[in-house]
Amino acid sequence: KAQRPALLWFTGLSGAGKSTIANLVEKRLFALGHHTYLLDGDNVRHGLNRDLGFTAQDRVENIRRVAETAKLMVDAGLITLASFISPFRAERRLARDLLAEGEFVEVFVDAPLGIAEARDPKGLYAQARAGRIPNFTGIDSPYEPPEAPELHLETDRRSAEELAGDVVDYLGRAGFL
Ligand code: GGZ
Repeated sequence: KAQRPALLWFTGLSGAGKSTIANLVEKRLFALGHHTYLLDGDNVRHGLNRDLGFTAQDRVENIRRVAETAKLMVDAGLITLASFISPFRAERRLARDLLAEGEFVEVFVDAPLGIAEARDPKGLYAQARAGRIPNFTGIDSPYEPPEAPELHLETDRRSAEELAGDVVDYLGRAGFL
């Protein structure tokens, strides 16, 4: 099936819904016959980036390696999805600049901190508030929201299924599918 390779870059707070939406998008693209790969903390931070933690310096290196890996996958023709907090504008810019013009699609998965913290699916915010996880994004480490993302998804307003549909619609309109 014809496709134009791209890097879909999902950024947002822990608990905002990045992985949920990225997984749904990947499922839909697969169902449409497209070739994809999803990079996320689960498959990268336990392997390639197992030497990295959550200091600002380590997060920058995490994103640099992810972006370089994603670029190889895009070069191989895949619609590549990357789901990382990626809190710093400068590192997301670096990822964008690695790719050819138009190949990078920034998807801001936006939930207010209060909502992400209330969801707290893994209990990490509670631990961070208690001082047991230092440098936790949104608590004592910054998150810089995108200024001009290709897509802005407000996960406190619409369901993950609807938002995944929006992403696939965008890819169709933009000529990737
Ligand atoms: C933020 C942390 C931290 C700290 C562990 N700050 O919700 P999760 O659990 O499953 O996803 C978060 C994941 C963030 O890893 P990333 O590689 O996406 O981060 S970054 O792009 O900033 O490099 C969270 C868990 O790891 N986690 N400690 N201190 N999130």
